[in-house]
Amino acid sequence: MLGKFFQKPTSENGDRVPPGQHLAQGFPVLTYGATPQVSREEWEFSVWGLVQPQKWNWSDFMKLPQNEFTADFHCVTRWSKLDVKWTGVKVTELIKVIQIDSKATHVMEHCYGGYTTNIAIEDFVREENFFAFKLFNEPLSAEHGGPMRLVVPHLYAWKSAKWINGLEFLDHEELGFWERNGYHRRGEPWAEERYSGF
Ligand SMILES: Nc1nc2c(c(=O)[nH]1)N[C@H]1C(S)=C(S)[C@@H](COP(=O)(O)O)O[C@H]1N2
Ligand SMILES: [Mo]
Repeated sequence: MLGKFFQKPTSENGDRVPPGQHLAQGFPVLTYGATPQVSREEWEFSVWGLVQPQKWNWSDFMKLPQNEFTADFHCVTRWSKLDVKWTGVKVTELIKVIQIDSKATHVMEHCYGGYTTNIAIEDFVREENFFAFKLFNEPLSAEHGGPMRLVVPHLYAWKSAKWINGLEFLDHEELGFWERNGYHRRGEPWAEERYSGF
């Protein structure tokens, strides 16, 4: 039954699949609510809060250095996908061109459609995190978060905000959409930080 959609981790990749996860076939779509339809032309991205406010349109953002990425993807609903190939902009490249107040400790990720998710600044500003606009060399589809999403490979994928349009820098932790609804505030898959426990 399950075999049609999920594979058991094989011995070669078993050590890359966190506890309680199965490998998905294909790349499932997981969205709460409707899929925002945002074109590259209308897409805007802002930073605010404990940061010098700044705004980018698509062509400004495309001037940031770009890289290709291969990352594993772990959804808390228990599917994982290994070796997803993306093109995007490292979070650390954006950080170089913004001025964050030294008091900032947390970030709220904001999206078209109203989804939010919170992340501590040390989990956000990591070399392996990136803003993605291509998936397997094709423009990122709307269902997977196009035109632009965040990818945070070391945390459960609900932290990888689709249709991202802003970052709010905070000096305290606030909870995002799923975190207010019982998901763990950090969400580290190897520690199975699925639910908040309160
Ligand atoms: N804006 C927004 N981002 C989101 C979500 C969402 O509902 N809205 N779902 C999250 C969850 S739970 C997962 S598992 C991944 C799924 O990404 P995918 O649909 O590209 O597989 O996106 C995350 N980012
Ligand atoms: Mo998810």
